[in-house]
Amino acid sequence: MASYNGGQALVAALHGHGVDTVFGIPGTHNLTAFAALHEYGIRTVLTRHEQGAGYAADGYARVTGRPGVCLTTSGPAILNAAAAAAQAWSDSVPVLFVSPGLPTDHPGLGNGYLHEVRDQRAAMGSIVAYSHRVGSVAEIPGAVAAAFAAMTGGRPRPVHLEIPLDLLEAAAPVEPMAPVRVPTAVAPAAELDAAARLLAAAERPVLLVGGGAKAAAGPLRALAERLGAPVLTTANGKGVLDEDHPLAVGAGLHQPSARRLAEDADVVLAVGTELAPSDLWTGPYTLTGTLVRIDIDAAAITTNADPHVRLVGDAADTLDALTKRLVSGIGRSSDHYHSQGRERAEAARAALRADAATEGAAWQEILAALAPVVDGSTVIAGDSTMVCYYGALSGLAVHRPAGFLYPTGGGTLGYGLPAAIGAKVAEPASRVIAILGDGGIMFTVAELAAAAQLGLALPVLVVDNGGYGEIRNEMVDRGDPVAAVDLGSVDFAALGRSMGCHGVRIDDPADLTAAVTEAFAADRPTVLWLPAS
Ligand SMILES: Cc1ncc(C[n+]2csc(CCOP(=O)(O)OP(=O)(O)O)c2C)c(N)n1
Ligand SMILES: [Mg+2]
Repeated sequence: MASYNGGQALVAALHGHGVDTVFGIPGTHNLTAFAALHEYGIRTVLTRHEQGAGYAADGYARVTGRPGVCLTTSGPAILNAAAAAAQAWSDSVPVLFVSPGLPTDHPGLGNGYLHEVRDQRAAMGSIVAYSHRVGSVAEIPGAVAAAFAAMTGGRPRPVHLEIPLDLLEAAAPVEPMAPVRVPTAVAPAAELDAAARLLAAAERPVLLVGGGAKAAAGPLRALAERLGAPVLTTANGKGVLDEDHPLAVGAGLHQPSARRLAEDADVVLAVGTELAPSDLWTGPYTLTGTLVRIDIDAAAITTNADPHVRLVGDAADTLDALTKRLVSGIGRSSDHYHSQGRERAEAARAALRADAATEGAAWQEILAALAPVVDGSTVIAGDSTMVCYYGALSGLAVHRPAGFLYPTGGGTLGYGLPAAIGAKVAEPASRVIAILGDGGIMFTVAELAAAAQLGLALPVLVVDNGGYGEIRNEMVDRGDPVAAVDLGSVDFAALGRSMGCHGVRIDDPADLTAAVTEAFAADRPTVLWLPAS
């Protein structure tokens, strides 16, 4: 058996699980791991803050469909990544967070050890699916295999592994462990039959599609086409069906038109969505029809609404199984569905676009200028800013799964830029655009330097309205004093240039089409600053 130190054992196990990229920052306690990354030829993406590393790993995971990895040092470093861990948890994104912990023989009661945190494992364990502290070097391959099994089997959630810092240095015999092959689950036949009968008999079916369907784009389209069912998506499901598809209504379950469509349907099939308040905004739908849900997570299939038929299983396989049943004779000819479905979808899309134009009136020129540069590869990485949730979510069509990276559940500021970096690292040939507010970008603005160092051709739009616009509006609406929301003016173009990016001031949003096109071909990121007028 080969002898490895803990850092090597960790990296060998990551390598064995197909990890080719790790986001993180080195420190005194994790040096053997960074040395091993170099040894194994795993790409190390150095961010400027651990929160950025966590969001980048999240963006990487969303785009590739494989777990992202974030490696930090102990104490404040892993706690810096905690907001990203919470964000990944709330949006069901598989990210492995790895950090050193106090030495194995440390009493853990506070004696001033460097980076000491009273209970780091408990802190992370309260945020992610689970946090595990390994007890020996020999255990590391098994701990990594278990973490990957947890992240890839069932509902994806982040995991934290803590390796006592003395174990990262200590050498011991280590037996590699092959990745666990995770079987996919399909709902039982009787339930599939029941769902297929309901769908076949439906006159006005609607599909509600969430992030849980991201890996099921083909089967989703096939079922939608078979049924002639209009497809509405959440933020995380945006693009699972190309938004140019005749049955695609668009994204934004909160839109009044989306609500009407769902509430008027006689059968609603919800796929991989929590039907979450963070997508619906104004309370649960009052469905008049029958609800069928597909969810990989048995514990989540009744969340926010208990469906008439509960299909617990993998989205792709379950959708396939439904389509097979419909094709093999349950229900009417597909032509009948097709013509009606397209008309319903067309009407619903027009209504949703009208809603989007009203809600996003202030950002229409920006979105119109961006539309021509969005192609089949494009990923929009958005932040929790009005131009994204009142604007791009419903008002800018994307054409691929994971085409819209957005912090739906966590609603965290500072997500967009590092998530864009993770996506661009994952897919260098794809067009990735970051869209941020002047408030949000400052939470992780240091990552402009990381993106510049990586030479990423990344347009970074900063839509500046002089502060925390959403919060300012809320204060005004409530009649509260307007305070603590105005941010002094920053020249974001100059800021970008100072960090090694191009920086361009955009006074007319119409200029964005050319500016973004140029940014896609540049040798570095381009900050496109739309100043407050
Ligand atoms: C980490 C974090 N801190 C605070 C908030 C609360 N918050 C929500 S929106 C917002 C304002 C964001 O400003 P900006 O990014 O400029 O977008 P705008 O609202 O102006 O469009 C704030 C402070 C948050 N969502 N996340
Ligand atoms: Mg703002």
